[in-house]
Amino acid sequence: MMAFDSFFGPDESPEVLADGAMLLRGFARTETAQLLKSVEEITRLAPFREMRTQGGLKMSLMSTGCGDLGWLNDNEGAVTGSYHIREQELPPMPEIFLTFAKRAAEAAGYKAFRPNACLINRYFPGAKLGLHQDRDESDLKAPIVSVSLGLPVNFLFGGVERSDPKRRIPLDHGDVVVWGGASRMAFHGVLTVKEGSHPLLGRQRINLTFRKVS
Ligand code: MD3
Ligand code: FE
Repeated sequence: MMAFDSFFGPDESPEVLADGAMLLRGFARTETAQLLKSVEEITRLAPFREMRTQGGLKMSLMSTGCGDLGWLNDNEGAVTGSYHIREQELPPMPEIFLTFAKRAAEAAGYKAFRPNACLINRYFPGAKLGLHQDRDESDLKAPIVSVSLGLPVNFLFGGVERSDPKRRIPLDHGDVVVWGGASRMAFHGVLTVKEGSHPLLGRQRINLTFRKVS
């Protein structure tokens, strides 16, 4: 029964990480190939680009996205990160992204989630993302849906104060996390991706974050 289920979908019920934050292990497992096909189409039109922090430091991950709004990057000025959202020409959000994000949000208890942007981060081994808050999306009532693809990583999840205690959450290919409510402004980061090779993605981890930014 359990082994059979694992072919078709998540094999565990949602895990509450904190108030408003739900971990849906394997929720995307049966759809990763389709999601990645869309990622390929998007990155053909909008290739991954280097990102810089607000302080101007080059980040170790690379980003692109789709939907109404994108993130400022160094081609456009000084500042970036997920801190400065601004309009730029990006491919439209594919229908399967929309329906997937809506289903994931619903499974976590958030009704009628309709994201209008998806940030796509790519990490090669050695890349990481320092502790930060996502505070720029204008609709802070909407959750953020995050999908991990490719190499596994340890995710760092803290509280609303930078100094709050942090948990390490291992995230694997196909895992989905929905961040909303009281967890929406929690500090979080991604520890260094370790060397490895994934059957579908090789030496990389890709993270999709579906957001409602306006
Ligand atoms: C927790 N990306 O792009 S999404 C980001 O793996 C970002 O690339 C990570 O953090 C990545 O900003 C993981 C996880 C995430 C996103 C938003 C959150 C966790 C969150 C908002 C509140 C609390
Ligand atoms: Fe973030």
